[in-house]
Amino acid sequence: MPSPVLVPIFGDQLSPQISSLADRNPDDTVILIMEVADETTYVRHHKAKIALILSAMRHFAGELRGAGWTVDYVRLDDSRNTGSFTGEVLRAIERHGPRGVQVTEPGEWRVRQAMEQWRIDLPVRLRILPDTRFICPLPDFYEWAAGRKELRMEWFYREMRRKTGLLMENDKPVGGRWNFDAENRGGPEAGLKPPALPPFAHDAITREVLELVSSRFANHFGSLDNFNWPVTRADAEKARNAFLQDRLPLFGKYQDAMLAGEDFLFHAALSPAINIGLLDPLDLCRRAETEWREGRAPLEAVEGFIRQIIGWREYIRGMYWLEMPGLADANGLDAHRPLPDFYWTGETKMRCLADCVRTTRDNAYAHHIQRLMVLGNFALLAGIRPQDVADWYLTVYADAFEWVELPNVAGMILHADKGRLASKPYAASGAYIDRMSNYCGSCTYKVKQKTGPEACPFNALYWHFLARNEKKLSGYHRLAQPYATWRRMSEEKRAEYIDSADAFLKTLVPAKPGWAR
Ligand code: FAD
Ligand code: DLZ
Ligand code: SF4
Repeated sequence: MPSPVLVPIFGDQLSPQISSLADRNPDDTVILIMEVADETTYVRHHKAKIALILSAMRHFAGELRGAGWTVDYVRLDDSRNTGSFTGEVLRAIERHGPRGVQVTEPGEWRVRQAMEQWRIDLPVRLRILPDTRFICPLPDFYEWAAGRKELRMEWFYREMRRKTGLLMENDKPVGGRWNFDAENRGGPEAGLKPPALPPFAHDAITREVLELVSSRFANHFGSLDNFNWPVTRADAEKARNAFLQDRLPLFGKYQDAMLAGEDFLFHAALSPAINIGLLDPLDLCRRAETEWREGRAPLEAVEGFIRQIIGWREYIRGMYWLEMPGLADANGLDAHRPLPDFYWTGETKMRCLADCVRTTRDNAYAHHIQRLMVLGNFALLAGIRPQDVADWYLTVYADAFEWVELPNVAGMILHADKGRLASKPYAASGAYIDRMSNYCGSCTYKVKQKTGPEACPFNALYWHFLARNEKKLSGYHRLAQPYATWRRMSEEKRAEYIDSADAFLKTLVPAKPGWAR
C-alpha cells in the first residue's frame, strides 16, 4: 500500500459510518484499534464495562476486515503496548509511515486534550472530524445556547423534533402535544412481570476477553457472572428488536417505577450499545416511531422514549462540551462529605440503596430512576462531594462515558452546576420512593416515620438538605412550597429533623480511598 492514511478508532467509535472513515477507501487506509492500559484504568471500571468494550472492539475489527479494510489491532497483552493512545499512534506511525492521521473527535475532554497535543507531537498532519453520530452538531448546540438565560431540555427537545421530523405532522407534534409525561407515572403494580432481556451466548472472542478481565482486573468492582451485553452489531440489533417488540409498549407507563429484583423493567438496556456505536440513535428512534405509526406501541411510550434520546441524550452531550472543563470541579452546593462505603459494598439497611447497588454490581446497570431518585437523591441529600459521586458513576456503569455521566451527576442529581442543567434539585423524601417502588415494605426503616433511629433516613435528610442550603435554594420558585412548609414548622420539629439527620450522617462510613482512581 502506498503511504496510507492512519485512522485510529476508539472503543466508543465502533460504527462503520464513523466520520473518520466516511471519505476513506480500503486501498489506502490503515485502521488502528488499540486496547490500552490508560483507558482500562483511568477509573477502575466495572469488570463488565471493560469486557463489553474489549469484546466489542475485537468483534468490530473482524467486521471491518470482513468489509475489506486493513486493521492494525493492538491487544492489551502485547508486550510492546505503550499503554496510551498517544504512544500507540506514534508506534503505528513508525510501522505504517502514513501520510496523515485522521480521527473522529473523542467523547471525553481528557482524550480531546491529549489529541490537541498530537497536533504538535505527531510527525504527520492530523485531521480531527466531528462525531456525526450525534443528531445535534456541537456548533448548533452552542448557537442554541448562546444568549439564552435558561438552557432547558424541553425547548431543545422541540428543536430536535423539528429537525428530525420525528413524531411531527406538518410542523406540529403528533397528538397535539410535545410531551406525554403526565401519562407516564405508573407505579410498581403487584404482579408486574416484565419480559426478560434476550440472552447472548459468549463466543470464543468474548470468552477470551472475560478470562483476561477476570484475571487482570480481578480487584475492580463488579461481577462478570451475568455478563449479557451485546458485543456485536447483530446482537445489538437483536436486543433492539426485542425491546421494540416486548418492552416499548409499556416503557412510558413504568418508566419511573422500581421493583426489587426486576433490574431492567421496561427500559431498553440499550445505552451501552448506543454509546459505543453498535446502534445508531436516530435509526433507533425512527424504528420506535414506526411501532407507533403501525399501531404496536402507544404514543406516550414512543414519545417518552424518543425524548430520552433526541432530547436528553443530545442535550446532555451539548451541555458537557459547553460547560467543560469547569463542570468537573463544580460544587455549587458546597458538598464535601466523602462517598459512603456502601456505594461499593451494598451493605446498608436501606433496602432501596442496597438493591440499587446490587443491580449495579451484578449488571453494570441500574435504570434511570434508580440512578436519579435513589442513588443520586441520597448523594444530594447527604451532601456527598460531587467529584466522588462522578467517579463512582463513571466507574460502575457499562454505559458510562464522561460526556454523558458528568452532566447527569453534576447537573441533574447534585445541582453542583448551580442549576444550569436542571431547574431545581430532584430532592425527595422516602414518600417518593415508597410511591414508585416496592422497596419500603421490606425495609428495616419505616418510611412513614419522620425522625428517630427507626425512621426512613431520606425523611430527615430531605429537610436537612433544604435547611442547610436555604440561602442558595429558597429563591427557587419550584421550591417555594417546601420552604414555606419548613418555615411553618415549630422550632422543636425542625430541631428534631436536623438532629435525626445528623445522627444518621454520623453513622456513614467513608469509602476506602483509591476505589475509583
Ligand atoms: P432507557 O430508560 O430505556 O432510555 C432510553 C435511552 O435514552 C437510553 O439508552 C439513553 O441513551 C437515553 N437516555 C435516557 N436518559 C438519559 C439521560 N439522562 N442522559 C443521557 N441519555 C439518556 N446514561 C448513559 O448512557 N451513560 C451514563 O454514564 C449515564 N450516567 C447517568 C448518571 C446519572 C446520575 C443519571 C441520573 C443518569 C445517567 N444516565 C447515563 C442516563 C440514564 O440513566 C441511562 O442512559 C439509562 O439508565 C440507560 O438505560 P436504558 O438504555 O435502559 O435507558
Ligand atoms: C472505556 C474504554 C476501555 C475500558 N478501554 C478502551 C481501550 O482499551 N481502547 C479504547 O480505544 N477505548 C477504550 N475505552 C473507551 C475509551 O475510554 C473512550 O473511547 C474514550 O474515553 C473516548 O474519549
Ligand atoms: Fe429506602 Fe426509606 Fe423505603 Fe427504606 S424506607 S426502602 S430507606 S425509602
